[in-house]
Amino acid sequence: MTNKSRKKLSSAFAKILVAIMLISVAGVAVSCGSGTDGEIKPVKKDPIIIRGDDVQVNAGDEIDYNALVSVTDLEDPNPTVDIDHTSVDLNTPGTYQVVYKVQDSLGNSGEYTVNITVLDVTPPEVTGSSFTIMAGESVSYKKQIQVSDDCDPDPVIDIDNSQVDLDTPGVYSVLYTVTDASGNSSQLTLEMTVLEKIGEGDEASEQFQEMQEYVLDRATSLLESEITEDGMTDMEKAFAIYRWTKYNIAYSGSSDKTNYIVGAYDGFKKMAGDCYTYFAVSKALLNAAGIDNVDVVKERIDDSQSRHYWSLVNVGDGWYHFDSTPYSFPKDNFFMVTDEELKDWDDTYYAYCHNFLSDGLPERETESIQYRINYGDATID
Ligand SMILES: [Ca+2]
Ligand SMILES: [Ca+2]
Repeated sequence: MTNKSRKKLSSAFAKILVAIMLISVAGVAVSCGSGTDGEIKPVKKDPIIIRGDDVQVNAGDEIDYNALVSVTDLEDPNPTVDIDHTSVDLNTPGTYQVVYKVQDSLGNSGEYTVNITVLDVTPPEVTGSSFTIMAGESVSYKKQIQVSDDCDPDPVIDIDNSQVDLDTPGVYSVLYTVTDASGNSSQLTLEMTVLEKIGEGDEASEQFQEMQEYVLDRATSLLESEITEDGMTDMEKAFAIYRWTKYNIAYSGSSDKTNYIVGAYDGFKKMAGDCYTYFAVSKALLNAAGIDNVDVVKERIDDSQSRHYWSLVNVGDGWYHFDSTPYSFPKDNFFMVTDEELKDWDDTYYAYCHNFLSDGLPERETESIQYRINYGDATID
């Protein structure tokens, strides 16, 4: 080996060494040529250099992927940079890789990876209002709050109800702590009122009077604010009440059936209940709207049959059935229906559902007016 070729070799080693150092220090992307004449060819001149640090972002932030790395190259003013960030989900906490593929005009190329860590630093939102139950009733504490989080679809809800005595009327605090999967927490304290249970014959009690007042106020303000409109006929008002009750009260399967005031009070407070609640809330609204109505109670053949309650209404054209309870059967449209229509439905879908005794009830009209009622678009012809 001549001195000249020795020199050549050592300079080639020096270049490779520099290239290796750059790779380890800054993530250099280079490509090596392979020799054809037994000599190790030098790394192509002027390797392309890319560098960038791993980053942390908060969920929901946006990222300028170009700005995360610097690409420098002496001979090529516009090296190609291909960025693959398809694996990154900026809304879900986790660590993701962004892969940069670079190449310069000499053919030096390589890949560089930046780790993106998405963090959830925002605590869940928890909202709710103070609520009321009757003494001795059970309560679903979770249903009293609404919870949401930017990342966690199902944050953990911890409920401290150690202060509450469900059997003793009073006002209690319930503390909710809601924690997302990243450990961020929010708290909310709700006031819970336990009322004395109203029994039959307690109508004169102060508490019952207050409930009665609340039911009337609530019914009146609902009619004005969201159920009825000026210029509606009584039939249109009754239909609006039917629809509002049917579609706004949730079916929870239980209610206080002491009397309709308690049922409606409960219904307005919880916006949930069972057929008695639909009956009682409808009745409170019909009364507040000045529409004549009479209670109908299902005549059960034996104790195994479920109870049921609904109304007869008269908007000026005689008495018809009005049942705003939703059913999991088709054609559960019971606004202004005749005895026959009610029985036909029962016979088809739910035997004895509306079985009742006529004693003491006003005579019902026998002519159907269902052709006037458009359940779909909520209009009356
Ligand atoms: Ca270059
Ligand atoms: Ca969160």
